Amino acid sequence: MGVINATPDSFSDGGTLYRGSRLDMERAMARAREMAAGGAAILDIGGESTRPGARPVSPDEEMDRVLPLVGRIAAELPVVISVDTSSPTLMREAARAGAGLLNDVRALTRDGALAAAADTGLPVCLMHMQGEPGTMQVAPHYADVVNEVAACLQGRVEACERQGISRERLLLDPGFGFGKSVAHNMQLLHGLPRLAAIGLPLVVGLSRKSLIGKLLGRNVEQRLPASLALAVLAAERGAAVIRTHDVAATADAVAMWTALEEWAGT
Ligand code: 9MG
Repeated sequence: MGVINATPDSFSDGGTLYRGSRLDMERAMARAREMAAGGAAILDIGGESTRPGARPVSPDEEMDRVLPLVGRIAAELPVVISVDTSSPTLMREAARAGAGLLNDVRALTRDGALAAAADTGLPVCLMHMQGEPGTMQVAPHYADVVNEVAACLQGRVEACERQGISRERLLLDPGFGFGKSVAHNMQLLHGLPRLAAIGLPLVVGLSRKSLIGKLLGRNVEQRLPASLALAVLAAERGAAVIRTHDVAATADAVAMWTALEEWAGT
């Protein structure tokens, strides 16, 4: 899953697709084509930055950023379009524009989100977050992060089922960096098989995240090697989808792990 941030302020690539204050559609399409050619099966388009301290956007502003790009990609590229949003209105409009997956960092907890997602008929990625983006990294707290994240995601799966969204439509994501300290992130990565045991496909996003900066002292531009290692470690522990800013390199890294698995199985 390649990340396309249609935002001026995301943590690692915010603004790189902007010309002045507007999204540059040709730049965004060039990024989408490059990711599809690099092996992305899914492109995740987001119009709201969820980095700590980011300015909240109105639903209209978020739609203006995301929908034109969804339409262009749907018309041109053979990929599944994921829309990264918590907004019920955008969920409905994105489905009409050609989206094939909803990715909600708030796991459909906003008013109206469960009903909107149910009505679209689309698959949904439910991500775990403790708190809200503005303050989630101030003092994240868990007694047992792996079991608490598992229980919380299970609860959201049940809420979806009550709303008529069947399990077959769901993917789960532990939400690395979303209300988690470095130790919490490490425990989650180590404990990923426990989350995979829930029996739904796991999405993992560790690409360029701040735990790499904190553990290795690398700034955002220097985080590719560690992101590749983390992608392989996540795949090895049961991740079905890797969310990444660097599609071609990540596809090669994970393909080497897959090749070894296949070789060992023959
Ligand atoms: C939008 N977004 C930012 N980081 C993410 C992650 O790790 N997973 C998912 N599903 N979405 C994310």
